[in-house]
Amino acid sequence: PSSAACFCLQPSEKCGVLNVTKITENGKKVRKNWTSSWTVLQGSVLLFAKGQGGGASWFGGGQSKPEFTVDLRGGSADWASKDKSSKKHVLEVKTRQGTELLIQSDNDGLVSDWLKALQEAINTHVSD
Ligand code: I3S
Repeated sequence: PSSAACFCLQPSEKCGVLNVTKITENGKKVRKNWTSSWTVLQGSVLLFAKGQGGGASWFGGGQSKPEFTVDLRGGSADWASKDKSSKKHVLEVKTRQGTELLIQSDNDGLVSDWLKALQEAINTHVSD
């Protein structure tokens, strides 16, 4: 099947709803705009779609493009320092292109799982 909903059935890939904001774009600080996004990790690429409750229907419908994507190759993912946000369980993702994102959920276990998956993706694709 070609539907993107199938991504999540691949054991190597991960998807779910997270709160996301950019904080830097191409090395330049941008204003935070926390948005609930359907998030998919596919290989070294992280895709975001606006709006909760999208899930399989959003992808399966195939009518929307991802809101934005970042390539994790050469980037990093780690817990964000406290000064980055007042929220709990926040990850900071940096790309080689100078984009920085914060990723957050109130579910700390879920965020820990994402951190593991992101770091694994970065390490797996380090020599691409
Ligand atoms: O890093 P900041 O400036 O404390 O981030 C907060 C602000 O961006 C705020 O928006 P406005 O300044 O545009 O009103 C957001 O609503 C907050 O969520 C931001 O802080 P947290 O700590 O939630 O990341």
